[in-house]
Amino acid sequence: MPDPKISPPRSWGRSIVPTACPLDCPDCCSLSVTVERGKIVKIDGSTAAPSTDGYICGKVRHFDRRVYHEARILQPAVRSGPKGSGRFSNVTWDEALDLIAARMQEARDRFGAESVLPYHYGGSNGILTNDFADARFFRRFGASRLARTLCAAPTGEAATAMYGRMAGVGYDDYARARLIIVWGCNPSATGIHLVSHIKRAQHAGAKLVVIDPRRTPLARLADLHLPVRPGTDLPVALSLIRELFVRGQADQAFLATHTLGSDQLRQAAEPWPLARAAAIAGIREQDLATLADWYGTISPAVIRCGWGQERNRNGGGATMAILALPAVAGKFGVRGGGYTMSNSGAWNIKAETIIGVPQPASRTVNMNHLGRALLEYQDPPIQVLFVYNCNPVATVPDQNRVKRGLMREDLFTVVHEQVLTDTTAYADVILPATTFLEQYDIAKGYGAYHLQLVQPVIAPVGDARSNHDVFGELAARLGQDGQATDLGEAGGLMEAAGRLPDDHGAAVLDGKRAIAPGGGAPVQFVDVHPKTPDGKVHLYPAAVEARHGLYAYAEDPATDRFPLSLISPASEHTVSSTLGELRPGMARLKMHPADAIARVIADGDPIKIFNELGEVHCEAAITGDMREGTVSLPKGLWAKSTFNGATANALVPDSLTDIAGGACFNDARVQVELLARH
Ligand SMILES: Nc1nc2c(c(=O)[nH]1)N[C@H]1C(S)=C(S)[C@@H](COP(=O)(O)OP(=O)(O)OC[C@H]3O[C@@H](n4cnc5c(=O)[nH]c(N)nc54)[C@H](O)[C@@H]3O)O[C@H]1N2
Ligand SMILES: Nc1nc2c(c(=O)[nH]1)N[C@H]1C(S)=C(S)[C@@H](COP(=O)(O)OP(=O)(O)OC[C@H]3O[C@@H](n4cnc5c(=O)[nH]c(N)nc54)[C@H](O)[C@@H]3O)O[C@H]1N2
Ligand SMILES: [Mo]
Repeated sequence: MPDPKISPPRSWGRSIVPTACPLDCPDCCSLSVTVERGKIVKIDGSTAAPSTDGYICGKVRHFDRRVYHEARILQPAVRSGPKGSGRFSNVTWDEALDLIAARMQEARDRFGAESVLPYHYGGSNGILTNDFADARFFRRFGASRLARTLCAAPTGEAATAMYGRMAGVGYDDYARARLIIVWGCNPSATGIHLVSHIKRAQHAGAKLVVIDPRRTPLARLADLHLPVRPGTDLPVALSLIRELFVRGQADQAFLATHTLGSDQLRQAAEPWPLARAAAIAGIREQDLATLADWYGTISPAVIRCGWGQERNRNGGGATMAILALPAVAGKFGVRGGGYTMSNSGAWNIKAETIIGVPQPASRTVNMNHLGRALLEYQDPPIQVLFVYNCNPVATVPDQNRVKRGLMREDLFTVVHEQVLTDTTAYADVILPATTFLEQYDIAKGYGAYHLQLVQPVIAPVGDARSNHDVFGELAARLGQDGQATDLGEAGGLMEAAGRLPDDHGAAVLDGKRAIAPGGGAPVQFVDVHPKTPDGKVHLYPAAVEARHGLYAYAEDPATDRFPLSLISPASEHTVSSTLGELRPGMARLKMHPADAIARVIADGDPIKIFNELGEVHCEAAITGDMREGTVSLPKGLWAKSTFNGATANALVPDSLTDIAGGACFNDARVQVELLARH
């Protein structure tokens, strides 16, 4: 293992520092950051990772606004007012860490170690910032385990059961496809580097199909847009599978050689003729038939499957049916054919190898049930909640229940954060966290195929510390031996790199990008194969526990009182809720003109969106981009972006997806009315 080619943070003069973005996004961009006199003056994309191609999103281009924002947390602080009041007094790191260690020890003595719950998800998504020193610390402590289900739980389980998380078609190879289906995905906001390849394919004559309740930017460019009702992708995909079999376009040779369960899948698809699926999805049968024609006859065909379709009661089954399509139609084996979903499995990185400390047999808490866990769980009750890499008040279902839980007087809440958020307002102790521009990490996207070194380009702002440092300090205070953090963050980097498979670690430390199989452009079933135990595609994976049966459709729960479906997709302004502090103006609910007219609502009117869980007061935006009956608020809003401080998650039930206990963000039913003007 070579020495890492890393230099200490620059404090003087002007330098251009190469690094990478580890935020929760498929693209994992390579960056070039200009620093003058120790301050960031410019953040740009570089070509170090070819997929970045020298350009990046506006969010990260302006990330210095967060780094130096007035909301940036500069020092540890303890609560000095009532819970939720947001009043704090500064303390030293030693005081804060001693207090946390004492409260954790006390909770363990009185209630058992499971009364401590770590709570983390999508902050910096690198190998050092998530599931490394933190996981070791909480495992050794014996804390409750967190089922990290906020995102990608159903899609992850579907991909694992069916294909063992086989690597997907690389972005570049989209230009080779003759048919591209973008399903539940909006790369124009959520992974911008795919878009140019899709456009290249279109210029070369490829057809583009978008399946999304909204008319997204790509839907505008598409040859066919199927504006499905949220939650109806399962029947739509099954009807396409049925049609392939009925028309004799199923690839029987491929099915026989490479798959198991095709007969059962065919049976599951049998009840779904195109007409019935189209009626349920609220789309024209003719359009669905056109898609069936194209998918049955055009190759190479690739499906870009996103996450929009997973966030509802049928999300797991829908994803399975979508992923089954290329196997049934025999679309693999050619460049530009197959599917892409998450590529995070491409490197064969095993979390358990990186962590290296066994998981205790403690109870598991589903993170989508945070409110219930705080309010209802006994044996033991949760006494200490430790939040990092996460802003649950903004991002977790059933916001009002979460807030009630966080208000519990006997709960001790620690929040390790970069800026004051809606969640820090409920903390008992706030710890200042470094941003990715102030720390080491190994960045791993889930679309583009690179592992990259993240390095500090400036010294930590204020007294901010990295996750790695904080958990090392706490481990020492709680008498944990063997927490390999003595060498500090750079030592952690070396160690994590050493635990990566193949020679990825050496490549990353050497400043070279470690690339996944197939040179980063794998052809499925040529360069990469299913990583299921038997190497087959499992089209009917009976081991998957499905709430209402595998591939079984659960009806729309809309009622007369709450007839509208609310979705809350990603926006180009934030990454989940990260950068919400910079969002200008009031949030707007997008709604179709017919839904607005029926409620006598005009564009820009103040409105109330409500159901039995809560209400959100904001403005209306009337647009033909929505389908009738479906309304949309942005994901990741902060309280300041609505009139009443509630956001979409105040309306999102904490019900779980059909498989894997995922979140049902796009399965809320609401009513909308004009808000009396103040
Ligand atoms: N700018 C930006 N980029 C991001 C993020 C962000 O917040 N902002 N988030 C990152 C994260 S954490 C993730 S997981 C990815 C997500 O990446 P995407 O999956 O692309 O994002 P989403 O917005 O969740 O969903 C995509 C689309 O699904 C549609 N949709 C909603 N419900 C349904 C449905 O039932 N069926 C179908 N077919 N479509 C539906 C939405 O209208 C939306 O256009 O993006 C990552 N990149
Ligand atoms: N309504 C609705 N809600 C959603 C979704 C939706 O579609 N609709 N999508 C969901 C999805 S896809 C996801 S992935 C989740 C994400 O939800 P979260 O996990 O809450 O992700 P973020 O909102 O990005 O918040 C991450 C926080 O971590 C902090 N952070 C970043 N880096 C570090 C670090 O190194 N150390 C520490 N201590 N903190 C750090 C950031 O400042 C930020 O406040 O949101 C979900 N919420
Ligand atoms: Mo996500």
